[in-house]
Amino acid sequence: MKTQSGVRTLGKKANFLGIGKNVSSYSTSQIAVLPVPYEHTVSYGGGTGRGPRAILDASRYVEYYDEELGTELCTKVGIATLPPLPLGKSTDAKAMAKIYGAVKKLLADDKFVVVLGGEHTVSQAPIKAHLEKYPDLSVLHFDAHADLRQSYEGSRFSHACVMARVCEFMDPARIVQVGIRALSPEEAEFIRTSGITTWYAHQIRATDDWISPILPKLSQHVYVTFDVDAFDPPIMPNTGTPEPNGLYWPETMKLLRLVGEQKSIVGCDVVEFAPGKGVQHPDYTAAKLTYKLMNYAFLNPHTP
Ligand SMILES: [Mn+2]
Repeated sequence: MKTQSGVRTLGKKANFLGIGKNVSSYSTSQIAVLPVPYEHTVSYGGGTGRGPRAILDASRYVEYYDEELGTELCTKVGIATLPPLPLGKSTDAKAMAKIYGAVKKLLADDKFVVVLGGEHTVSQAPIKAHLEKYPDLSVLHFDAHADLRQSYEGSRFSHACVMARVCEFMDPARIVQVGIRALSPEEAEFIRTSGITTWYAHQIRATDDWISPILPKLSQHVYVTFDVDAFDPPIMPNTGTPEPNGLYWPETMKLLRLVGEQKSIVGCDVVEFAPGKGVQHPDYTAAKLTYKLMNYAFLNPHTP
């Protein structure tokens, strides 16, 4: 369907949460979901290109009402779901430019943008767009991997390099990484010397309170980039490169809630979900995570 502003959105049968026109039209919704099924640099298991569709399909089974916050966010603020971003044969810098342009437009319309990947490479585009709107932006990065390689398997646009690209246009001191447990010596050296804050998984397990020290490291406006492999594999087996000793659901929600309450989450993405056969709970988990991110973001009355 087309709205007054000419932006096409997906209807009830295909949109996030499976919600009606009255709460999902572009012009009246504060949230815009942008599916970006980009999959170009696969290093282990593939399938992230099918991630956005699987998350949208599973989201139909997520309750509108959030039992923790006691609110029905979708009816309160509206959630518009855009059709998958057409990237054609574009890859690397060209694809990033298209994603960046799409996000810029949504931000100009004052939407709270939720990008559904796709491989992690895509996140550099919305982060850049958000940084231009919120110059003090900080990034909270959930991942098993540091993603700080300068290049990987010959590509600077590998999913393993996304945060290295982000560090080219933003101060590493404004990035907080959580759940990291797989990286190269060069990445570890960068972490020691660049000013980036990295909470390794083994440090998280050795510390009673790893959550509250994160808050002072973040500026007022926070972008959350969430690689689903940050979760422990039993919770999230459907991702390209699963790593043991991952994050659990309750501690992750605790951190996100605190950030939502004390800061202003201004945008987010959920990436690297690769739907598989056999188990369905990961699809639902990724969809619920997406809705939880929205719910926590709107705890702050200043969002978006
Ligand atoms: Mn990862």
